[in-house]
Amino acid sequence: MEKRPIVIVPTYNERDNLPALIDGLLHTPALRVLVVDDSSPDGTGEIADTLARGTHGRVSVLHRTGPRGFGLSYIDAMQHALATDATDICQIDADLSHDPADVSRLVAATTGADLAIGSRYAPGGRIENWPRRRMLLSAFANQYIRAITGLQVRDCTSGFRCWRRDALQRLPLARLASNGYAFQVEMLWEAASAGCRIAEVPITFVERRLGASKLSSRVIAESVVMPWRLGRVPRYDLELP
Ligand SMILES: Nc1nc2c(ncn2[C@@H]2O[C@H](COP(=O)(O)OP(=O)(O)OP(=O)(O)O)[C@@H](O)[C@H]2O)c(=O)[nH]1
Ligand SMILES: [Mg+2]
Repeated sequence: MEKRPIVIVPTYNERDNLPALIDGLLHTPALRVLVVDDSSPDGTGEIADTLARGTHGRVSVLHRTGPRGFGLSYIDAMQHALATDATDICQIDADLSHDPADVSRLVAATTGADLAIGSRYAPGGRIENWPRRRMLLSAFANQYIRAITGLQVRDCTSGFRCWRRDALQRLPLARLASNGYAFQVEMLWEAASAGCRIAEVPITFVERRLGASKLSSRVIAESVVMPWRLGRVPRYDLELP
Protein backbone atom coordinates (compact mmCIF):
# COMPACT_ATOMS: atom_id res chain seq x y z
CA MET A 1 0.00 0.00 0.00
CA GLU A 2 1.19 3.53 -0.78
CA LYS A 3 2.13 5.37 2.41
CA ARG A 4 0.68 8.80 3.24
CA PRO A 5 2.96 10.18 5.97
CA ILE A 6 2.41 13.39 7.90
CA VAL A 7 5.10 15.04 10.00
CA ILE A 8 4.25 17.09 13.09
CA VAL A 9 6.50 20.08 13.85
CA PRO A 10 6.04 21.63 17.33
CA THR A 11 7.17 25.25 17.40
CA TYR A 12 7.83 27.87 20.03
CA ASN A 13 9.88 30.83 18.79
CA GLU A 14 11.40 29.12 15.76
CA ARG A 15 10.97 31.89 13.17
CA ASP A 16 14.56 31.59 11.93
CA ASN A 17 14.44 27.82 11.47
CA LEU A 18 10.95 27.03 10.19
CA PRO A 19 11.26 28.20 6.54
CA ALA A 20 14.31 25.98 5.86
CA LEU A 21 12.75 23.04 7.69
CA ILE A 22 9.47 23.21 5.74
CA ASP A 23 11.38 23.59 2.49
CA GLY A 24 13.43 20.50 3.34
CA LEU A 25 10.37 18.47 4.33
CA LEU A 26 8.50 19.32 1.14
CA HIS A 27 11.31 17.76 -0.89
CA THR A 28 10.07 14.35 0.25
CA PRO A 29 7.30 13.39 -2.17
CA ALA A 30 3.78 13.00 -0.72
CA LEU A 31 4.88 14.14 2.76
CA ARG A 32 2.40 16.41 4.53
CA VAL A 33 3.34 18.75 7.38
CA LEU A 34 1.38 19.85 10.45
CA VAL A 35 2.97 22.73 12.37
CA VAL A 36 1.69 23.08 15.94
CA ASP A 37 2.52 26.51 17.28
CA ASP A 38 1.96 27.68 20.85
CA SER A 39 1.24 31.35 20.06
CA SER A 40 4.97 32.03 19.71
CA PRO A 41 5.71 35.66 20.65
CA ASP A 42 8.21 35.90 17.76
CA GLY A 43 5.49 35.38 15.14
CA THR A 44 6.37 31.80 14.14
CA GLY A 45 2.65 31.02 13.80
CA GLU A 46 2.10 33.74 11.19
CA ILE A 47 5.24 32.67 9.34
CA ALA A 48 3.89 29.13 9.30
CA ASP A 49 0.59 30.39 7.82
CA THR A 50 2.51 32.21 5.10
CA LEU A 51 4.60 29.14 4.33
CA ALA A 52 1.46 26.99 4.15
CA ARG A 53 -0.03 29.16 1.40
CA GLY A 54 0.65 27.80 -2.04
CA THR A 55 1.50 24.29 -0.86
CA HIS A 56 -1.86 22.89 -2.03
CA GLY A 57 -2.75 21.77 1.46
CA ARG A 58 0.52 19.91 2.09
CA VAL A 59 1.31 22.22 5.01
CA SER A 60 -1.27 23.04 7.67
CA VAL A 61 -0.96 24.92 10.94
CA LEU A 62 -2.54 24.30 14.32
CA HIS A 63 -2.54 27.44 16.47
CA ARG A 64 -2.77 26.67 20.16
CA THR A 65 -3.95 29.33 22.58
CA GLY A 66 -4.50 27.59 25.96
CA PRO A 67 -1.72 26.51 28.31
CA ARG A 68 1.56 26.13 26.44
CA GLY A 69 3.48 22.88 26.37
CA PHE A 70 5.52 20.50 24.29
CA GLY A 71 3.50 17.44 25.35
CA LEU A 72 0.15 19.23 25.13
CA SER A 73 1.05 20.40 21.62
CA TYR A 74 1.94 16.89 20.49
CA ILE A 75 -1.23 15.39 21.95
CA ASP A 76 -3.41 17.94 20.10
CA ALA A 77 -1.46 17.52 16.87
CA MET A 78 -1.47 13.71 17.00
CA GLN A 79 -5.22 13.73 17.46
CA HIS A 80 -5.49 16.02 14.43
CA ALA A 81 -3.20 13.80 12.39
CA LEU A 82 -5.19 10.70 13.33
CA ALA A 83 -8.33 12.44 12.06
CA THR A 84 -6.73 12.57 8.57
CA ASP A 85 -6.06 9.58 6.33
CA ALA A 86 -2.31 9.59 7.22
CA THR A 87 -0.77 6.11 7.38
CA ASP A 88 2.32 7.24 9.32
CA ILE A 89 2.66 10.07 11.83
CA CYS A 90 6.17 11.49 12.31
CA GLN A 91 7.67 13.87 14.88
CA ILE A 92 10.55 16.26 14.21
CA ASP A 93 12.06 19.25 16.06
CA ALA A 94 11.79 22.58 14.28
CA ASP A 95 15.36 23.69 15.00
CA LEU A 96 17.05 21.74 12.15
CA SER A 97 18.76 19.39 14.61
CA HIS A 98 17.05 16.59 12.67
CA ASP A 99 17.70 16.39 8.94
CA PRO A 100 14.35 16.57 7.10
CA ALA A 101 15.84 14.33 4.41
CA ASP A 102 15.97 11.51 7.00
CA VAL A 103 12.17 11.41 7.40
CA SER A 104 11.88 9.03 4.44
CA ARG A 105 14.26 6.55 6.17
CA LEU A 106 12.08 6.61 9.29
CA VAL A 107 8.91 6.15 7.25
CA ALA A 108 10.51 3.22 5.41
CA ALA A 109 11.40 1.63 8.76
CA THR A 110 7.76 1.50 9.88
CA THR A 111 7.11 -1.12 7.23
CA GLY A 112 8.64 -3.63 9.63
CA ALA A 113 8.06 -1.80 12.92
CA ASP A 114 5.32 0.10 14.75
CA LEU A 115 7.64 2.90 15.81
CA ALA A 116 10.89 4.03 14.20
CA ILE A 117 13.19 6.21 16.28
CA GLY A 118 15.81 8.49 14.74
CA SER A 119 18.62 7.43 17.04
CA ARG A 120 21.80 9.24 17.98
CA TYR A 121 23.04 6.22 19.90
CA ALA A 122 22.38 3.33 17.51
CA PRO A 123 25.51 2.17 15.67
CA GLY A 124 26.16 4.76 12.97
CA GLY A 125 24.36 7.55 14.84
CA ARG A 126 26.19 10.80 15.62
CA ILE A 127 25.92 14.15 17.40
CA GLU A 128 27.56 17.26 15.98
CA ASN A 129 28.52 20.39 17.90
CA TRP A 130 27.16 19.48 21.30
CA PRO A 131 29.13 20.84 24.26
CA ARG A 132 30.50 18.16 26.57
CA ARG A 133 28.01 19.13 29.30
CA ARG A 134 25.08 18.42 26.97
CA MET A 135 26.59 15.10 25.83
CA LEU A 136 26.95 13.95 29.42
CA LEU A 137 23.43 15.05 30.35
CA SER A 138 21.93 13.14 27.43
CA ALA A 139 24.01 10.00 28.01
CA PHE A 140 23.14 10.03 31.70
CA ALA A 141 19.44 10.63 30.96
CA ASN A 142 19.28 7.58 28.71
CA GLN A 143 21.09 5.31 31.21
CA TYR A 144 18.82 6.57 33.98
CA ILE A 145 15.62 5.99 32.01
CA ARG A 146 16.66 2.50 30.92
CA ALA A 147 17.71 1.47 34.42
CA ILE A 148 14.43 2.57 36.01
CA THR A 149 11.97 1.54 33.33
CA GLY A 150 13.58 -1.51 31.74
CA LEU A 151 13.22 0.08 28.30
CA GLN A 152 15.88 -1.27 25.95
CA VAL A 153 15.92 1.59 23.46
CA ARG A 154 19.28 3.36 23.12
CA ASP A 155 17.87 6.81 22.40
CA CYS A 156 14.82 7.11 24.66
CA THR A 157 14.67 10.91 24.48
CA SER A 158 14.92 11.39 20.72
CA GLY A 159 12.36 13.80 19.29
CA PHE A 160 12.65 12.33 15.79
CA ARG A 161 10.18 9.50 15.37
CA CYS A 162 7.72 7.88 13.03
CA TRP A 163 4.64 5.98 14.19
CA ARG A 164 2.45 3.63 12.27
CA ARG A 165 -1.06 4.97 12.47
CA ASP A 166 -2.54 1.79 14.00
CA ALA A 167 0.13 1.75 16.74
CA LEU A 168 -0.39 5.40 17.68
CA GLN A 169 -4.13 4.88 17.73
CA ARG A 170 -3.77 2.22 20.40
CA LEU A 171 -1.97 4.53 22.86
CA PRO A 172 -3.85 6.45 25.56
CA LEU A 173 -2.97 9.93 24.28
CA ALA A 174 -5.62 11.71 26.32
CA ARG A 175 -4.29 10.50 29.66
CA LEU A 176 -0.56 11.16 29.27
CA ALA A 177 0.79 13.13 32.21
CA SER A 178 3.99 14.83 31.06
CA ASN A 179 4.24 18.12 29.30
CA GLY A 180 7.95 18.68 28.71
CA TYR A 181 10.36 16.33 26.94
CA ALA A 182 9.42 13.59 29.42
CA PHE A 183 6.48 13.26 27.04
CA GLN A 184 8.81 11.43 24.63
CA VAL A 185 9.78 8.93 27.32
CA GLU A 186 6.19 8.43 28.42
CA MET A 187 5.10 7.75 24.82
CA LEU A 188 7.92 5.27 24.39
CA TRP A 189 6.97 3.52 27.62
CA GLU A 190 3.34 3.27 26.49
CA ALA A 191 4.44 1.91 23.12
CA ALA A 192 6.69 -0.76 24.66
CA SER A 193 3.97 -1.68 27.16
CA ALA A 194 1.48 -2.07 24.32
CA GLY A 195 3.88 -4.53 22.65
CA CYS A 196 4.86 -2.22 19.80
CA ARG A 197 7.82 -3.27 17.65
CA ILE A 198 10.42 -0.52 17.99
CA ALA A 199 13.24 0.09 15.49
CA GLU A 200 16.16 2.51 15.88
CA VAL A 201 17.39 4.21 12.73
CA PRO A 202 20.83 5.89 13.08
CA ILE A 203 20.81 9.64 12.47
CA THR A 204 23.23 12.53 12.68
CA PHE A 205 21.92 15.11 15.13
CA VAL A 206 23.22 18.66 14.74
CA GLU A 207 23.02 21.25 17.55
CA ARG A 208 20.70 24.15 16.73
CA ARG A 209 22.42 27.14 15.15
CA LEU A 210 19.57 29.67 15.41
CA GLY A 211 17.02 30.45 18.09
CA ALA A 212 17.06 29.49 21.76
CA SER A 213 16.68 26.15 23.54
CA LYS A 214 13.58 25.68 25.70
CA LEU A 215 15.25 23.14 27.95
CA SER A 216 14.39 24.64 31.35
CA SER A 217 15.11 23.35 34.84
CA ARG A 218 11.38 22.62 35.23
CA VAL A 219 11.53 20.40 32.15
CA ILE A 220 14.62 18.61 33.51
CA ALA A 221 12.94 18.13 36.91
CA GLU A 222 9.91 16.54 35.23
CA SER A 223 12.26 14.22 33.31
CA VAL A 224 13.95 13.12 36.54
CA VAL A 225 10.65 12.22 38.24
CA MET A 226 8.77 10.72 35.28
CA PRO A 227 10.65 7.39 34.96
CA TRP A 228 9.81 6.61 38.60
CA ARG A 229 6.16 7.36 38.00
CA LEU A 230 6.16 5.06 34.99
CA GLY A 231 7.94 2.19 36.72
CA ARG A 232 9.02 -0.98 34.89
CA VAL A 233 7.61 -1.69 31.48
CA PRO A 234 5.01 -4.40 32.24
CA ARG A 235 5.40 -6.64 29.18
CA TYR A 236 8.54 -6.36 27.14
CA ASP A 237 9.74 -9.12 24.94
CA LEU A 238 10.70 -7.03 21.96
CA GLU A 239 13.28 -7.93 19.36
CA LEU A 240 15.36 -4.79 19.15
CA PRO A 241 17.86 -4.39 16.33
N1 LIG B 1 4.37 23.93 20.44
C1 LIG B 1 5.41 23.93 21.30
N2 LIG B 1 6.65 23.60 20.86
C2 LIG B 1 7.68 23.61 21.74
C3 LIG B 1 7.51 23.96 23.10
N3 LIG B 1 8.73 23.88 23.71
C4 LIG B 1 9.61 23.48 22.77
N4 LIG B 1 8.98 23.31 21.58
C5 LIG B 1 9.55 22.86 20.31
O1 LIG B 1 10.06 21.55 20.54
C6 LIG B 1 11.22 21.34 19.76
C7 LIG B 1 12.39 20.95 20.66
O2 LIG B 1 12.72 22.03 21.50
P1 LIG B 1 14.21 22.57 21.72
O3 LIG B 1 14.18 23.92 22.37
O4 LIG B 1 14.96 22.45 20.45
O5 LIG B 1 14.72 21.58 22.79
P2 LIG B 1 16.03 20.79 22.81
O6 LIG B 1 16.23 20.15 21.46
O7 LIG B 1 15.96 19.91 23.99
O8 LIG B 1 17.11 21.93 23.08
P3 LIG B 1 18.33 22.39 22.14
O9 LIG B 1 19.23 21.21 22.01
O10 LIG B 1 18.99 23.49 22.85
O11 LIG B 1 17.75 22.79 20.83
C8 LIG B 1 11.47 22.64 19.00
O12 LIG B 1 10.88 22.51 17.73
C9 LIG B 1 10.74 23.66 19.85
O13 LIG B 1 10.33 24.81 19.14
C10 LIG B 1 6.19 24.33 23.54
O14 LIG B 1 5.95 24.64 24.70
N5 LIG B 1 5.20 24.30 22.60
MG1 LIG C 1 16.60 21.28 19.84
